[in-house]
Amino acid sequence: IIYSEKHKLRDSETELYGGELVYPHERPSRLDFILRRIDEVGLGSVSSPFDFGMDPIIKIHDGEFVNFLKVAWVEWQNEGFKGEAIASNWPAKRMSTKRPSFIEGKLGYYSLASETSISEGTWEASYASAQVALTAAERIGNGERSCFALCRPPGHHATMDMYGGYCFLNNAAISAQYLRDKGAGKVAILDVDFHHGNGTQDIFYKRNDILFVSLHGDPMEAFPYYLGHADETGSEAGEGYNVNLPMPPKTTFSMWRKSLQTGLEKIVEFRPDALIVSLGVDTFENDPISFFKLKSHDFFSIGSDISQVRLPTLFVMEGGYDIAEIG
Ligand code: Q9C
Ligand code: ZN
Repeated sequence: IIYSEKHKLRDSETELYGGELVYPHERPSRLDFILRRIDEVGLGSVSSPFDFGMDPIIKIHDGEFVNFLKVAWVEWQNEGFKGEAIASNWPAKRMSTKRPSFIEGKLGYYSLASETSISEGTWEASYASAQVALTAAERIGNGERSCFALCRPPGHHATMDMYGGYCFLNNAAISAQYLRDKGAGKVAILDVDFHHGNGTQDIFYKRNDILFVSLHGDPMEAFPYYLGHADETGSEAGEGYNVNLPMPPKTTFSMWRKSLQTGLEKIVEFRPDALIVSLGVDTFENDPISFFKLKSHDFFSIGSDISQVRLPTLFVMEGGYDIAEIG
């Protein structure tokens, strides 16, 4: 288990939710509850990350986007705005793709949704989260059977040049590329978060060396709304290497498990050298922002099913917002 205290630097005060500014669902105490449970059940030893620097981040993300994340909070504050930095305008249909120079324009240019405020320490925590994932990936590359990257903020909604959905840097994607560069020929990513992993899909959509499989709430009815349909199967060399398994509201574990089986069969067929699991637990029945009906004990069965593919497995923490039950 890899963990950094620096996740606490991401403690935004505001999430735009239902027309109100609320204290964010994606909050530091999520990891306190998970760590407490890890200790209670003796899941394993908890180690601090190494610093792999910017190079593995820049292999996935646009350099100008990363520079924006580094300076956005300071630029926003320098304008004298009172609240946190929230995007409120976007280059929408038929508008220009030129990047504005003013911070308000840049926020929309580099984001895919407005719920995620940029606040003090957001960059530092996001950087540390990526280093947690990289340290865990290094363990897998060195022959460890499994490792849990206790990442926060999460990453699977972040694209090469957009933040949103509580995500800034795509930890799973950065890890997958790192494993490839360390010598893995093929890597599979299984995204079990309730939400479609639009960022991860987009990053690897044209590639056939990284298979992306996602189980999620149907985007017709759930965030991120504009990606995650079953007919998105990859393009160019990546045709056939993207698998979306959307499911309707009130999906139970017996239904969900059939999709997991379908996804695992695709992964076995792909013959990867390693598996990365984007581990969101917002499929839980009492999750406050999601609509699946998985029960607490079902998560043991998920682990058991995943273990059947017998692959070195890196678990990367993503969503899950029933804070008291998340452990
Ligand atoms: N009606 C992750 O789980 N919108 N992100 C929620 C609910 C944003 C979730 C609105 C959800 C982002 C990593
Ligand atoms: Zn989620």
